[in-house]
Amino acid sequence: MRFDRLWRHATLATLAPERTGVGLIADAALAVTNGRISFAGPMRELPAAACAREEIDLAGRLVTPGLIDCHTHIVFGGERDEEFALRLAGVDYADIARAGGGILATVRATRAAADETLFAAAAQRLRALMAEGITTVEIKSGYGLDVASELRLLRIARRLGQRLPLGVVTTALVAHAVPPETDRAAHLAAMTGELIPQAVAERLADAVDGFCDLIAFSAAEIRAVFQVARRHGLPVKLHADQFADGGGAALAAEFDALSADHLEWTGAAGVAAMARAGTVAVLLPAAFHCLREHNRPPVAALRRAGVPMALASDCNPGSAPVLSLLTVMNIGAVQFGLSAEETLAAVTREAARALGRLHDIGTVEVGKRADLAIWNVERPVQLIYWLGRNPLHARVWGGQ
Ligand code: DI6
Ligand code: FE
Repeated sequence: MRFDRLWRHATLATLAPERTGVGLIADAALAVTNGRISFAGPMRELPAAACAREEIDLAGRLVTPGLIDCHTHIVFGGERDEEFALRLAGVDYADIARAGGGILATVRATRAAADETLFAAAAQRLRALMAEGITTVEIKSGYGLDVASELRLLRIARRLGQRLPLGVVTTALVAHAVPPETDRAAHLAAMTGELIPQAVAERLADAVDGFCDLIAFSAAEIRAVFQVARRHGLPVKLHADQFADGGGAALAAEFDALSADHLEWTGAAGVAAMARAGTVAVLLPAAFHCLREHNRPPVAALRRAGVPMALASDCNPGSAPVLSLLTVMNIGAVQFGLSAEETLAAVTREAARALGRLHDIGTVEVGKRADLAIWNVERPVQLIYWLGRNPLHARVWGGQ
């Protein structure tokens, strides 16, 4: 039996769904052939004749699926540090948004930036994520807010996926904010009537997203957006219940959303609806931290109801200026009460599920893409125990 690459003596966290916890296998072997996992199991089950072009002894190092950041707004122009300073001085995020700052400040800077500037800045941020073992990232548009600008951001996101050794899943964030040059109804009409069909025609969007909240769009407005997405065969996801329980989680579930994200204010009805629909809860602890929120997502209720929980960076220049998923994992565990095992599953298997990609990535199982992170630690909890320590030893993307 000849593989392309063979790792021996790994501590393997497979995250395979039928195994308990993170599916730990001590003294494991792992092999890839043509970029896919072709063996994953105990060393003693490796055929004696197994060999490979490249053989590596991992001396007990932990191997996990490559990490997945399933919610980012990583393509944007400008910075919002002045707004951050205002918030430190006690000004409210929502008040900044209502005064024309917030998302609209980033929209102005993004529209003014050249393609190459946006591409280079996003690529640099993605490299920071990759340095922590991220092998797939979701990228949303949403800082263009007119049809041409939104398409431009989606094209840049696609190009990032073509140029960097990284999986990129794109999302058209079609209901993010109302741009200054138009009104709500006209804006939503353009986003649903023009942006969605054009994004579909150019295959630029893997999903459709919206921002359902007091400072953004109502459940009725989002429902109309989701109906158009459904007609075009695009799965949906939703920024839901971040600042109030506006029924966002239940609305997402009603449309069989891949995920409902944030959920700080989601109540029992939202949790039950998500459980029924199989919608993933994507928790965003960096936004919670940076906005000094107090209400925590209902983690215990989500767990009881069997709702899968993912964690993501929400990387954006306003509410979550963060380029470290390991830091996000620590905050998620400490502030939201996830166990070490849940935290690792949240950025691997459950993040893959939230992207509709669990058939291909997110666990270490034979047949899946060989996207792996190899760590200089022995136990999963050591990934999140220290803040600011990056124990990545090697990152493998498609077997390379
Ligand atoms: N995601 C978003 O789209 C908004 N909040 C969030 O978590 C706005 C981000 C921003 O302030 O630019
Ligand atoms: Fe977001």
